[in-house]
Amino acid sequence: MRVYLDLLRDVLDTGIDKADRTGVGTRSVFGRQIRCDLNEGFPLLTTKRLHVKSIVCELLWFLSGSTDNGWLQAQGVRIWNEWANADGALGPIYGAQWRSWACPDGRVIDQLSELIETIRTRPDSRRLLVSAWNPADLPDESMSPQENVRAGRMSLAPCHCLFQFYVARGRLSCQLYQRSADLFLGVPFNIASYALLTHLVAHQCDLQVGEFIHTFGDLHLYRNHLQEAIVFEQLRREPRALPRLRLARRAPTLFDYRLEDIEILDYNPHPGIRAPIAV
Ligand code: DHF
Ligand code: TMP
Repeated sequence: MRVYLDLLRDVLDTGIDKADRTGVGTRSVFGRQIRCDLNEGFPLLTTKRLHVKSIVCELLWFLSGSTDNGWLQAQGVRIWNEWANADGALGPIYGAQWRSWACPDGRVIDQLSELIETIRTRPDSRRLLVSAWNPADLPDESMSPQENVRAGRMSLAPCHCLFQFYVARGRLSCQLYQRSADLFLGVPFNIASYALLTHLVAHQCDLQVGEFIHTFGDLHLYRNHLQEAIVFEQLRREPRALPRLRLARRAPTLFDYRLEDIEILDYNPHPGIRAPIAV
């Protein structure tokens, strides 16, 4: 994952200081892209330990169509706590848009089921897209996550907002557009999550995996991460061999994978690095 360390250096060296919604402040660049060949190993950061269970549970939760933080908490996953209401509601975030996009005429679109069907029947299609960016459901940026949820809106606007698949020579590639990216905390999760999603979709469509391409809009490091014990500690570390992914079984559908079906093998990272998250 040298590409990740290169991104850190790029933002540190060329970023400009910019204010943001959270009030923390960032160093930011606009428009970057990295590529990972998924055949070279599973792209999980090795220069700090990532909590793999949080990443896998979050993706399975999106795939289930749930937007209830209680489901994650029951698995011991706390990554969405700051954005949820007291009852666990997060508003119509990713799971809702992926699985049950509400149309003005009352129809409900399951974008992921349609995606799988299209990859199987028309793999050359140039319309293999899923969008979480539903302008009708966006939060009001001047309100808190909880106030937005109370008003029926998303608690947080989709960060990983649009993705597209591509099939060639029996291999499935995925490109993600991430409009806003917290390089130290969010991005390592996002890379692993979409790499896993690409593996699962490929598995369901009898394809091999190709590349994951990650395109960034506002790519930033929060100011409180620009510390010797945080970003600079990570930059001093030498990347190690990537782990491997093993899927224990082929689930009947994309929506039937369970935590136990997903195994990460040979993950030997440097120790974790704690950092505060901007809410
Ligand atoms: N807000 C901000 N400012 N940055 C984010 O990355 C972010 N991500 C969200 C929601 N809001 C966000 C959802 N994804 C963590 C990682 C991803 C994530 C939310 C939180 C996180 O806190 N990671 C820590 C601890 C992981 C754990 O305990 O499971 C880490 O060190 O990786
Ligand atoms: P914003 O909505 O004002 O852009 O704030 C969202 C912050 O959360 C921003 O720092 C990006 C970060 N983020 C990620 O990096 N990855 C994610 O998956 C999510 C949900 C958020």
